[in-house]
Amino acid sequence: MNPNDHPIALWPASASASAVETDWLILAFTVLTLLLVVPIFIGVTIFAIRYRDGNKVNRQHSDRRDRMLELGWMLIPFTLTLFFFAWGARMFMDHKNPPANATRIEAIGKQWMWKFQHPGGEAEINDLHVPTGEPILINMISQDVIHSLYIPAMRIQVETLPGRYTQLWFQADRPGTFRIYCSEFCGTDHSAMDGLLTVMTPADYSDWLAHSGSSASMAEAGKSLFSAYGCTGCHRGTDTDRAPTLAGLYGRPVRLAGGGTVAADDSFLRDKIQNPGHNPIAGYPQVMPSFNGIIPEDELTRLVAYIRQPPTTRKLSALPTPLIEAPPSIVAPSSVLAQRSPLAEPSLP
Ligand code: HEC
Ligand SMILES: [Cu+2]
Repeated sequence: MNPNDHPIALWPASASASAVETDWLILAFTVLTLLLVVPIFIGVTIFAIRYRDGNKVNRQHSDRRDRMLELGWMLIPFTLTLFFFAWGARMFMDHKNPPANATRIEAIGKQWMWKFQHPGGEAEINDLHVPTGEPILINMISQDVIHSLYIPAMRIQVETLPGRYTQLWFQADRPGTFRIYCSEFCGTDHSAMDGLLTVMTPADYSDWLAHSGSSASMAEAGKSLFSAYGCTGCHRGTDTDRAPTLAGLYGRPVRLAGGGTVAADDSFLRDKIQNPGHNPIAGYPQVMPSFNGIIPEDELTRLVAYIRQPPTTRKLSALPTPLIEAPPSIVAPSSVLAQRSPLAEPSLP
């Protein structure tokens, strides 16, 4: 499928209301800038010609003073540009505040590909399928260097950083295929780090989900990892003898051993698993081992998805560590995903 590029690709196609508004903002601000600047240049040219060296014209200062005129040409442009400041600030705040009901997709940037995973566990590489009319929140992280997820059709671009989650969101309003880029120079094959965003009607999207062959949701996969990595050995459901319970932890403030609190957000959870000694929490000896370099990035994302679930829908396994195999049977390991070419994705209508 070819992306819906504009015939003359000077102006990228747009596929969301906010993309259209961004275009208006930029267009209107360009027009305003021209309105404010062009008369000055015309004036400079006229005066340069009229008062050029040797031209016999009256060079006396005029006695006329007009305070209203002076105030006018200061205050009117100032107010006009303030209006654009307010408009831009409002859009900025919108971009920074995803709606609470957004569908959350996890993304991992690595040299040189984009990996996406849907809440139901469906994984894609350099391909992203989303429905129209639904806010989509992309929670992302980098596995190596800084990348930047850029979707021109949505007019958004946000960095992915190693070791910290960042987010962007958009709501597509028409089906189509659009380009995804990495817009941060990230090494040799940076220019090949691109992909396709396929926006589908909600019906086509559920059809796609149904045929994508995922056997476990993110949270279910995370649950299996939770026991496979032996977390259950210490975090035993609601039993808090050896380690704090993780039920209901997400989003709560956590008291630190060194005093103060920190919000248990995605980055905190990930950091805790990677460097437990970094933020020791109050009330427990710091005995949790570091899983740095042991748990790959995509599995960390699933573990966090599991811990993030609200306690009502989650049952943190209260059983002792089951001696089950690591999860390849449940989720394709990243090596398998990495070999999958984007062309080998389930074929779509
Ligand atoms: C050897 C026992 C042990 C193991 C194994 C263990 N933890 Fe922990 N964990 C702890 C203890 C003790 C704490 C609280 C003290 C601390 O680390 O600051 C803790 C804290 C945490 C916290 C922060 C809890 C809070 O209230 O802020 C998270 C999240 C967490 N562990 C997740 C995991 C995950 C995920 C695994 C498996 C990959 C795991 N733990 C494995 C003992 C363990
Ligand atoms: Cu990149």
